[in-house]
This record gives sequence, C-alpha cells and structure tokens, in this order.
Amino acid sequence: MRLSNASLARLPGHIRRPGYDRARVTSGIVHLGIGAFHRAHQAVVIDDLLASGATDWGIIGASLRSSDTYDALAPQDCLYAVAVRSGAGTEHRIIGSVLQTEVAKRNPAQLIARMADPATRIVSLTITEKGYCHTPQTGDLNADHPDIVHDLANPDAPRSAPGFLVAALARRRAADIAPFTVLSCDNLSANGHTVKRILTQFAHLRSPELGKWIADHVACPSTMVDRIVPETTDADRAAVSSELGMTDAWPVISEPFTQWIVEDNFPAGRPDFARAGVQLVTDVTPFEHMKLRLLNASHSALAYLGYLAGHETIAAAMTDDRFAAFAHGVMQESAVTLSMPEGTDLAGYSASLLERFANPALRHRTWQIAMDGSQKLPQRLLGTMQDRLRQGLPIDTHALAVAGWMRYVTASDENGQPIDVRDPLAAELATIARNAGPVADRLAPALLDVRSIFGEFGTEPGLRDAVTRALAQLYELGARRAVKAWLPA
Ligand code: CS2
Repeated sequence: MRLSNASLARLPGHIRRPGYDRARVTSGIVHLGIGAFHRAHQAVVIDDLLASGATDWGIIGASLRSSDTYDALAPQDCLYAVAVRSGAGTEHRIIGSVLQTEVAKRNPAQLIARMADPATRIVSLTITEKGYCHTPQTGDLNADHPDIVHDLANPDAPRSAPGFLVAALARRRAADIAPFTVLSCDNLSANGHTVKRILTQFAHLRSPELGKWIADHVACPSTMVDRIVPETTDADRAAVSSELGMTDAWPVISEPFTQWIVEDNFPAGRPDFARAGVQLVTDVTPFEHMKLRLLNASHSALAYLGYLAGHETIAAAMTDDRFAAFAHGVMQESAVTLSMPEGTDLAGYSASLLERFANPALRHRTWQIAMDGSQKLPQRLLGTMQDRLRQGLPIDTHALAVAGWMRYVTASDENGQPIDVRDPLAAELATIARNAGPVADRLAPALLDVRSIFGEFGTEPGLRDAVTRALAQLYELGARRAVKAWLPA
C-alpha cells in the first residue's frame, strides 16, 4: 500500500496526519527547491497553519532540474512523513501542505505561469548557496555563470532560479499584477538583500526598466532558518514505511529543534506565521549572523576535519571530546564578533548547538555538509576571521577549519584514498592542489588567491600566516591530533 489521500485513514492511530480537508486548500506559495530541508521546515509550518484554519496558503513545490522528488511524491498525492529523531525515539507525522510538485526543467512555461498567477503571493526558495548563481564573496550576480548566460538568451525557458523569478516577475509587471514576495530560506548572509541584488542585476541585463521595477517594487525579506535535516537514506525509507504500515517513497528525517525568524515585509500578504511559532522581526541580521557563525561555522569545521579524521557523521565526531571541544572553540571565536539584542544568551545557544550536533539518532554525514565549501566559507568562517583580525584577535581555531577545507579539496584523504569533492569549483580547486602539491607553504597561498571565495581578504598577511601554519600542522599531525593541538589555551 502507498501513502496517499485514500490510504491516510489506514495509518496507525498514533501517527499525526493533516487535520484539515486538503481538497479545500488552494495554493498561495510557489516554492523553488523542494528538497528535504523545505519539507521538514517551511512545509511543516504551513501544515500547522492549514490545520489551524488557513485555506489559501498551500504550497506548489518545484524542483529546478531533478525529477526525483516529483517521481516519489506525485503517486502519493504529495503526502510524506517527517520522522523526528532524538535519543528519546522517533515521532512520525504526515504533512499535507504540499499540494503539487513540478519539475521546472520539464515544463518551464507551466512553472512561470504558476508563479505569475495572482494567487501566488510568495515565492520561497531553498536552492542552496550555489543556486543563486552569484559570487559568494561579493554577493553580486555572476553574469558569466553558464545558466545565467543561457537564461538571458532564453528568458521564457530559463534554467536558474533567478531566471524563473525574473521571468515570472516580468510577466506580472506586463499584466499589471503586483509582484509576489521573494522569500529566500538559504544560509546566505543577508539572504533577502542578496537575492534582491541578484534579481535586480539579472533583470537589468534584460532591460533597465525591468531592473528598476524590481528594485522599486519587489519585497525580499531576509530570514534565518534552522533545522538539521540529513539526507534520507534507503534505510530511513524502509524504517519509516514499516512504522507507517505503508510505503512512503521519500520521507524526511529531522531533529526535534526548528526555528524560523522572518523579516515582516510582505506587501502581497502572508500567512499568520506567528501562529505557527515563526518569529517576525524588523531586522533579522543579528540572528542570521549568530546562526551562520556559530552553527554553520562549527558544522563546516566538524565536517572537514571530522571527515579527514575518519568520522562519517557529525554525531560520531562529537563522541570524540577533542572534536566537541574544537567545535566549541569555533563558536567562542565567533561569538565575540556578534552584536546581539539585549538578553541573548550566546553561551546557552552554543551549548544547545553542541547537544544538537551530538544527537545520536541523526546520521548527518560529514561528507554532506562538506559539499559546496566554496559557496559556504565566506559567510560561515571568513566574516568572523575578518572581524577578529580587525580587532587584533587571534584566529587560530577558524584558521584550522579553513585549513581542513583546503586539505579536503585536495581530494585525497589522510590515507591517500580519493575524496568525492562536490563543489562548483571542484575542478579548479583540484588543479590548484595538484600544482601546489601537499606543501602548506604553497597550497595555502594558492587557494587563498581564489578571488571568488576570499576576495581581497585573501591577501591579508594575518590570514595567510594563520592558515598556512594551520595547514602545515594538519599535514604534520593529521586532523585528529591537529584539532587537539590547535585548541585555544
Ligand atoms: C549544514 C546545514 O549542510 C550544511 O552545510 O551546515 O544544512 C545545517 O544543517 C542547517 O543550516 C541547520 O539549520
């Protein structure tokens, strides 16, 4: 039996399911990038709101390229389970807020039409850092990106998220329909401002008037999103299906914690987010920095160094006291660079992160988090390093994390085994590593010269010195011992 509207009633009694009539729900949101994170985060919030009586904020979820999600969800009426795992056990819940899924690549015109429909008041995004087709260091559109080049030549059959957003906004403008709000839910700094800049720059290349219209009229509130959602494995599929007593082809696995902080700027209207626990604020910046510089920074540090030390998951790395202390060291280095609203307890926040990382029931692979480092380093690690150097403070812990990334992108581990490096710059980074050889004095400066990641900051002597020393230690001692040696006194 397959999970579907028809089979919902046959689920075991203890499994929570949509407490509303899905047939009466209409869509108000188009979401681009309907991966596991969205399905365990925003879609759960919307499911709560639908259960509390809203009827016009259902989600149409699109994948830009892959048809995997569509293939898994379409036969089950887009229903799926979220399995929330902790040391205390697993809780399953069926989510009904996704009404339909689409594959943009198969039918771009249909997706643009949905986004241009006046019923669509929000287009939200989880397209990962690289989906923005920008230069991570500057936040500007990368006009040489092959998808951007393609989309400028084919504005009605785009491939990229900026291409779809601008195509749909242009359509609305031509039809005199007010724009939708663009809601970025990715881990970029100032994600709203960044996406607005990218859209404006892209639109400007299509026509200066369209660029100006987007600059003047489209709201892009920034958000801070947080929930740890590892990739679903076949073992997860089997375990969840067995619990449901029916097949769910693509459940999502998550930790109990969830947080969403959103700037309240939705001229086209929004659901009553606060009712479902979303925090609405006027400026999300401090929270976003806190999350990127404490959670994501230490996550990436654990991912690179943990992988090199042979830890398959974050939880496994956290069972090693040295790694747990190192992650805490990264947080302590970052914390002093943050300026938070009165009363924010950064020590408490850090302690809760360490507990979340140690969740023994989540198998979050270091390899998964290590992906796309070239897109993640600036907002996770480099901002803190820049701020600390400006204040004359040491950057040793962060330097070892960056050195871990450098060692990782050489694509060969400490036993000489190949690493499957996934990164838009993987080929460029591998060439640099090959030319430099495993010599810290050559490799570190060569990688720091990659402008799209490090920008001008890469030339800063304090950075070059600390990272080169850290990389030398990493080569000499290996990740496990380097992490210990490098802990702040
Ligand atoms: C992780 C994030 O994969 C990664 O890079 O650091 O996905 C992290 O799990 C989330 O941001 C947590 O909210």
